[in-house]
Amino acid sequence: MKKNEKFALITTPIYYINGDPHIGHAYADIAADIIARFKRFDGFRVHFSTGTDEHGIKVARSAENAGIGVQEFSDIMSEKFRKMSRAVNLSEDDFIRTTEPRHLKSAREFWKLLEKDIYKSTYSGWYSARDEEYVPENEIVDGKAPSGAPVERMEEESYFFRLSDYQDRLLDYYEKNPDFIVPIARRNEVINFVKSGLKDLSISRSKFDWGIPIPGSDNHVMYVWIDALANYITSLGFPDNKDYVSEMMGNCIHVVGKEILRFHAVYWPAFLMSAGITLPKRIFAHGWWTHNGQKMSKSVGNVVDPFEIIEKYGLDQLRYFMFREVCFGEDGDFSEDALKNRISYDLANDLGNLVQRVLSFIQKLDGRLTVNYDFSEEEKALFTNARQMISRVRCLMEKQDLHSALGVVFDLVSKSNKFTNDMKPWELVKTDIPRLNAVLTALCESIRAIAFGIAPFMPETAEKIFKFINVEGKLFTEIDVNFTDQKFPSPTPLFPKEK
Ligand code: ME8
Repeated sequence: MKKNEKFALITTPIYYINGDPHIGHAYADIAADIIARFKRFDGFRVHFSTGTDEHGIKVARSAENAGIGVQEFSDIMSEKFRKMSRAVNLSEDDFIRTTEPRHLKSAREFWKLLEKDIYKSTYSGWYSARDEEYVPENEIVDGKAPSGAPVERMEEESYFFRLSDYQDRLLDYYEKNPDFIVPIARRNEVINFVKSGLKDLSISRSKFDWGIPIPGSDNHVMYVWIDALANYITSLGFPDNKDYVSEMMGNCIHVVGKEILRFHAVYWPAFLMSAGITLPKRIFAHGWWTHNGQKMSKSVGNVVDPFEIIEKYGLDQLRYFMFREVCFGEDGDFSEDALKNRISYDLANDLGNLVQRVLSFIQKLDGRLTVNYDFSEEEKALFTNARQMISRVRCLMEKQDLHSALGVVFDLVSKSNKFTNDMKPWELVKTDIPRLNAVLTALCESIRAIAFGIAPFMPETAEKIFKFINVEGKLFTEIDVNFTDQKFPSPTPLFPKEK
């Protein structure tokens, strides 16, 4: 690591492979991807990891039901998630599978670092295979876990982690690091949960063997959550390069769904404290999507397939919709009607139209803008708006306020459309060519800023715009591009109607 270089680790959850990828998984992927792409634009060296969580009783049972061996089942299912990564244009640096040898080694070494906090005893309680966790008696309602999953009685010899010893240290950490858990409402829930008292955690299973064998034991496998959480450091090369691992963890943003926040904000930090590894910078808990107002479930048959939606409406359209429709951190409802509206109003009418008409006017000037403009106050105001937009987006992205960041970019789209209407280039083309050049230059600068703003969200669209205006979109810096010495290519529609 070089001095003064800025680093960031961005992660998605690693997904269970007992079912097909759905829109919720695509959402977590895209969220983390937006954050990773933004950081790269902002000059950070990013390590972005995703992958699949392949051990545990749930996967073993699904393989059994499918009538194939569990490793073969894992290979097939993991591949589907890899395919989804390609389909959503994920810019990941690593796709990790928990059945890989590198992870086996890493998880076992991680376990060894926790050994001073581990003891053996017997556990008896209600286990939810679907959630892969024991559910306290007082949380069981009508024979079910709070998630609605069925529970079964289990009694087994188990290794335990002294989580209870970490209660005060965790609370102290939350207090000193107010931005560790975001959004704030979720942070408060975690704090209340920890304050209500932490029990030691059962961290091994002996009733099934589809897991990582525990060092020094021949009949226990690791609790799937220790195994799964360790993926983040495996991806960094643990157990090698411990300094690098700690450094990167300190600059890490974990993107997780709200339902797995407890694992990331309570267990994982306690494990890391025990192992002497730096805690992540932030855990961002995002909300859940329903479909037409209903919870998505296989049995209801209303699970949204990301591959189908992307095929039908286009990828950047989906990426835009998911982060414009709903505040990042809150729950949202998916409907094709809402998606169609966003595409037709925000994308085709506002953004697509702006780019198309500005660039078409430049074609009327033979594809060239001429030097030496005399910018009026109106053009200067648009330049200022474009610059302010960039710095506002940076501030919002620092807080992972993806929704507002996108809002700020589209505010500039509206302002630019209004500016175009006010300046009436269709009249200037007949009466005042120098002024038309000035107006179009200001609009190009604004479009350039807009392309930077949307680039993390809609990378392919941004790339097209950059090509239209001959800009290389590499860094989110405030350089002024000289639009005067170049020939602009003829634009094609950004959001063709047939999509
Ligand atoms: O929990 N809306 O994996 P998982 C929004 N393997 N996001 C959703 C969603 C929905 N309806 N459904 C799923 C696991 N997600 C563990 C994680 S990490 C070390 C181990 C997203 O396959 C959301 O991000 O159940 C959620 O946290 C993740 O998929 C859970 O995926």
